[in-house]
Amino acid sequence: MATCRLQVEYAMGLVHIPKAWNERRAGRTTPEGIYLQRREVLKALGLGTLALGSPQSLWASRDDDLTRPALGRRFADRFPVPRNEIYELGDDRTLTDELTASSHNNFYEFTVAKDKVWQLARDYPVDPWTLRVHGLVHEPRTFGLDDLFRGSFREALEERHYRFRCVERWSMQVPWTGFPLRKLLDVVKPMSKARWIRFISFEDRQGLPGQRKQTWYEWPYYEALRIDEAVHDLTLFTVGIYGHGLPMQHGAPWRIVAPWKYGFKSPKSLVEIEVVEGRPGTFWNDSEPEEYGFFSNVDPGQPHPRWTQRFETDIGSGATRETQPYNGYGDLVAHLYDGDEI
Ligand SMILES: Nc1nc2c(c(=O)[nH]1)N[C@H]1C(S)=C(S)[C@@H](COP(=O)(O)O)O[C@H]1N2
Ligand SMILES: [Mo]
Repeated sequence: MATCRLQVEYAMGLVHIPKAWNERRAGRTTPEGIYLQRREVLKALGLGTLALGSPQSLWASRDDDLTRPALGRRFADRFPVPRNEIYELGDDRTLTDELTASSHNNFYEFTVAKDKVWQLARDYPVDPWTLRVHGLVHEPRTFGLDDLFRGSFREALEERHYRFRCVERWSMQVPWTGFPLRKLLDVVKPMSKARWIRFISFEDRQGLPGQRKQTWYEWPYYEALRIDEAVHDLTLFTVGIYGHGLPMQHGAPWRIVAPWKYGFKSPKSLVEIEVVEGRPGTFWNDSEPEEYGFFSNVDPGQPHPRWTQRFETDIGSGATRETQPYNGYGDLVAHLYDGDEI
């Protein structure tokens, strides 16, 4: 089975890291200029000079609130970082503008209303914050904010332009900042019997309106990846977006992004990662197994019970496109599922 082979390769340090990128990284000093300037963003939204001409206007403050990193100025000097150009969006797509991406969120801990998440989330305190990494590892550790924003983790930060596809059939393209999750697992040293990685998001029954009101869900949010998925180079331990730290609505201070899977497989605001031997349950698969498969790789051929998955709509441009298997990352990940039932 693929897991066992991968496990051995992982233990031997053979898991593939794109070589061209390592070479390129060594020679690169300047960050890519990939962000639309505020002027262009406002123009794109049809706000143009009106909003620019009145900096005290509502729109200007909405813009600042929308994109403000949850950690404020703390660690601001870590951003932006060079882009890993191995990962491209494809000719038919461009980056989604920041204001659109940051005001269209799924984060049920706050609310199910996508356009309201940022407002409810923006003042949520994330400092201090810890991430406990434990289970079948030789060196369990609890990391604080300082630990994961400095040293080798800081040096490993890169920007990646990824496609992102929600099971609800909307899609976007965003520049994430992070390092491969593999780097974190390397530090705690998984044991040879490790097979699955479990992720647990924050729990705050009083402070999080979604956890207070939606008592029928099994809080806190929990997800999982098979170890070969977790150590795949695409799986990003993410601390930033659009060249700055994550605003709360995107899952500050850190989250996972696994872009070949539906968005719910990319859990936000993690407090715990556990390495285990048996396959763990997941929030959505446990509550609605008919609607959300455990693996949930993006698949145009496998309809959701309530809608076809053949098409998706880009939240930025409004364009409708055909869904791509594995969200277009099949050449990198399809081999993980050879011979496996999904
Ligand atoms: N903790 C937690 N993580 C979560 C969710 C959530 O409700 N809670 N929603 C998921 C879903 S369904 C999607 S589509 C993405 C959305 O990420 P974004 O808001 O940063 O675009 O986050 C995923 N991670
Ligand atoms: Mo989603």
